[in-house]
Amino acid sequence: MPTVLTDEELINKAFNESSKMELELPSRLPAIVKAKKREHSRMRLVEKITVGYLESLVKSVPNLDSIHPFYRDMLEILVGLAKTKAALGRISRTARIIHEVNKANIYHLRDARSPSAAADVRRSFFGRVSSLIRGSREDLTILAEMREKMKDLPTADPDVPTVVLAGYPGVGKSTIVCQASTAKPQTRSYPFTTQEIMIGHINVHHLTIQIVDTPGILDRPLPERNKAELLSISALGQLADIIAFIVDVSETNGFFLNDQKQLQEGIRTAYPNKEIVAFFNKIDLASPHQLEEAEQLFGCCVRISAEKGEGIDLFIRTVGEALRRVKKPEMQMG
Ligand SMILES: Nc1nc2c(ncn2[C@@H]2O[C@H](COP(=O)(O)OP(=O)(O)OP(=O)(O)O)[C@@H](O)[C@H]2O)c(=O)[nH]1
Ligand SMILES: [Mg+2]
Repeated sequence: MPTVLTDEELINKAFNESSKMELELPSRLPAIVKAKKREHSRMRLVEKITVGYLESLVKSVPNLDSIHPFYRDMLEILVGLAKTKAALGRISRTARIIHEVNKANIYHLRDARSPSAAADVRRSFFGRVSSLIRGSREDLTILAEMREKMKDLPTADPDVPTVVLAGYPGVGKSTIVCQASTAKPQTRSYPFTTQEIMIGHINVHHLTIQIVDTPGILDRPLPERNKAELLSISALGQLADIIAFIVDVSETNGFFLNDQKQLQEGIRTAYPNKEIVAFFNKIDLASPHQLEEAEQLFGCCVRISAEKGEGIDLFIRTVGEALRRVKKPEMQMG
């Protein structure tokens, strides 16, 4: 998608180019004929620039009904699908109206009896074009906003086997992604660090898998969730072949093991068809009692100290095996 011009930028671009336009006309022509030819060309140029720009802008947006559901969900959360579609529709309509107004004014130009009357027709056309484009100000802003937000989204390949990390904020998801893959997400010692979705790649036995880091999601009803949380939920649903549920066994992220178990159950209910594999992180900080409690709740899980890089190999192998199980036919083909 090209940069989106503001209404003023588009108006200035069209009018500047039309005022710079030089038309070679034989000097023997009568003044009124020359004036009409000149105004005709200027009006055509303004039409060409504005209509051309608006139409190509609309065309540059992929068909919203056929994009990957992950991106459709993202667009819905970040901008709003209906809002974007309506803006695109109105911009197309504005382009058509400018085209019609141009035709009508070129017709009026024939009746002009003096160079100044010809200039009046052109001025009236320019006035209409300005106000039509100013009327698209909000719609252009919507598209500019959409372009900004969508351009930073990660490129997800729906055909590559994908593990999505889930868990409360601060359990160490980004640290794990950082250790295991090519992605370099931000990590901080306070929760809610990851506001966006980050995608890295790992090679397991000649097989590339995608690993998706998500903002921590809280065990709350949907309407109370913020945008970052909704993004995680969308990613989980659209991208995940399996979900790696990360448990902070040391509870230093501020969430008790019981709460973490409840979140896992919430995810299981939301995605009954996804395989969820739990992993114990922050083993270095966990007490024997915490480990025992965690095993009672989650069963026996791979243990990781992500910060030290311990257990990452086993994490990768376990994820690879789980993906092989759920995506067996496709992975054998690859
Ligand atoms: N001691 C110890 N600290 C860890 C371990 N794993 C992660 N941490 C620390 O825990 C903090 C949070 O880790 P992050 O990886 O940012 O957690 P996150 O789950 O991505 O958090 P959000 O993005 O907020 O959801 C950071 O300060 C990490 O350095 C670990 O195994 N041991
Ligand atoms: Mg994170």
